[in-house]
Amino acid sequence: MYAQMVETGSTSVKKLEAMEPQERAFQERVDAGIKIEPRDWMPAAYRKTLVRQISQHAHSEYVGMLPEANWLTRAPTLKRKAILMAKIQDEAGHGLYLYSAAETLGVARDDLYQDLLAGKAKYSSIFNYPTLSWADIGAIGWLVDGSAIVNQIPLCRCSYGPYARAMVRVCKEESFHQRQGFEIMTTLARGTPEQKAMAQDALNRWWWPSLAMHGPADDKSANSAQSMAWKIKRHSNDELRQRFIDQTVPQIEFLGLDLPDPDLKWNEARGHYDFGQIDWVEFFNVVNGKGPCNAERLAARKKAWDEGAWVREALNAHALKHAPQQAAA
Ligand code: BYC
Repeated sequence: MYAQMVETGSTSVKKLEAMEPQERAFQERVDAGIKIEPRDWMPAAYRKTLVRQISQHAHSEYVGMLPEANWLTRAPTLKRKAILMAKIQDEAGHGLYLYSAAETLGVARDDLYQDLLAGKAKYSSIFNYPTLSWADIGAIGWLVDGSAIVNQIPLCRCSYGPYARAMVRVCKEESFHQRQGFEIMTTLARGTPEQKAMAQDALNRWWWPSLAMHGPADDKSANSAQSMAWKIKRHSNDELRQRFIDQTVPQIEFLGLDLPDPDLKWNEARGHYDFGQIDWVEFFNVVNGKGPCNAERLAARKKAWDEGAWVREALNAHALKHAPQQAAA
């Protein structure tokens, strides 16, 4: 069915009858579930939306390494350190697949990355919060990667082939990340009273940012209606947020931790948990660069870029030196 309408803050979505033949054929392909590939014709706005979302997603993976890296040198055991190192390396890999997927749309990775460093590009709000204790590493894996899976599994069926295929592998790895986070939380929740208190504190601090991570409420989501018509997004922000809450509350109960929101209650009529008000003022402040760690995160990425200049130069010099041999071969 064409363009399931959702009530969102978006401007109106063009009806099939109002489209020119080329755009109409494109939309019919999307509606039939046929993947769009890089060389296929696509509306300029579809391309632009994909570049926006995929590059933001790639930046999120890159910036998202930083809060966890903060605990690499202080992980409680060698085994925990090795696992955390592997997880952070996975996030770097996700960034690479995603920048590559964005490049299939005719943009250059360096330009996208420079937009991030210049503070012009968005990345997920969640990574602008600090990691204050080891339990935060458990909470990130459990709640942040947990939110990411709920959001990203539908992206495996997104209409753009390279993005959909990248997400298949990303989701497999995110599911390992979510389990490692839950396992850290289980250990702490069953540990000493101090460890349990640390787990509770991490849950209380990461709960609300994890809900906000799913994006503004549907009536404030500028892009949802069009992105859903194009089958880039398969579900609205509110639907995915509710799905995350419904699957996570029983996990909180299993851990024996207190619910982080007094309004979290099962609603028999809706078949979902009700929950309290998300602080959208805080969310938009964080998105607009005024979160607790925005400046620190960008400074860290800029430092890594500057300090990596010699590696880029060396790789370019090596490539130039071997270009004649490669051309001959
Ligand atoms: N943070 O119209 P809307 C990970 C922006 S990394 C910041 O609903 P859309 C991990 C939005 O961009 C996983 N900005 O937008 C890594 C838009 O602004 P623009 C990251 C946000 O695109 C390391 C405006 O608000 N996941 O898992 O339809 C360690 C209006 O929103 C946020 C992805 O990137 C936010 N949270 O829907 C551990 C998933 N939310 O661009 C873990 C891919 C909204 O118009 N992305 N905005 O200026 C998506 O699925 C969608 O882009 C979103 C937003 C659901 C996030």
